[in-house]
Amino acid sequence: MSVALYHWEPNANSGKPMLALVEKGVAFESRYLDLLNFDQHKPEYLAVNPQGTIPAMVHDGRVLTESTAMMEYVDEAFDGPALMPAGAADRWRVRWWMKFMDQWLGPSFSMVGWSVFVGPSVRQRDPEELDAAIGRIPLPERRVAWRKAISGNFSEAEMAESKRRIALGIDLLERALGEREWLGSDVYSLADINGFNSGYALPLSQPGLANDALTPNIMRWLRAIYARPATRQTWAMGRTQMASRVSILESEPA
Ligand SMILES: N[C@@H](CCC(=O)N[C@@H](CS)C(=O)NCC(=O)O)C(=O)O
Repeated sequence: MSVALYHWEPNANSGKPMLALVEKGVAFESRYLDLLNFDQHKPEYLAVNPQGTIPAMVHDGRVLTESTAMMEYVDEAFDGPALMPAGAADRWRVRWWMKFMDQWLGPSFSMVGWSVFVGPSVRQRDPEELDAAIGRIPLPERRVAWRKAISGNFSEAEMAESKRRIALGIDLLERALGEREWLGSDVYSLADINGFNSGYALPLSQPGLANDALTPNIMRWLRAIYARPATRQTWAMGRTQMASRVSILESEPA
């Protein structure tokens, strides 16, 4: 049996299959791609995933993409602790949260992340080199995202909409986590892995909205996930300042 995972930082999309594999105890070969160096658009990776997006997993020769679908595959294909609850209603809630994160809230976190981290990390490079790198991106929508991140040209309306969604999303998370221990059910599940990957740095990135006084349930949940050995192991694979933000969760509750 062989599993290779092409990933960037344990964050947003890459962190989902990374954490699911580690939680299941599946040994895998880590193939780190430096997103800021455009490794994901190099021919050797495009031969694996022609879309040029990360992550991708190769299990016994089968290529899998789409981080949330990959997590479900990991949960079903390998032994180890179940990452989906047993009951139909709980499974529905887990999937509801994953869809909400992937389609509605995650893209807003991502827009903010690209504007404050990805864009500033690369924009001082040679403009011609950057232009050539963008020209090699297969998906037109990713070319647009890169251009906006580099030029800092996210419109006011786009940023305002992202801020609105983040505030609303934090409120929904806080309320859901006030009703049960974990996001989708009373057991740790893929919904928690999904939510943690987008939200682990909330107390740093949104200190006025996510903190011990205003959102004690979110803070309890983030700290509980970070305390898991699998999460520690996964975040130790991070190489940039982005992943190291997780250390905010080592702080004691205020
Ligand atoms: N829906 C895909 C999205 C994958 C995706 O867009 N990943 C980002 C990183 S979080 C990426 O590869 N960006 C590279 C680029 O745009 O060049 C998934 O969940 O796997």
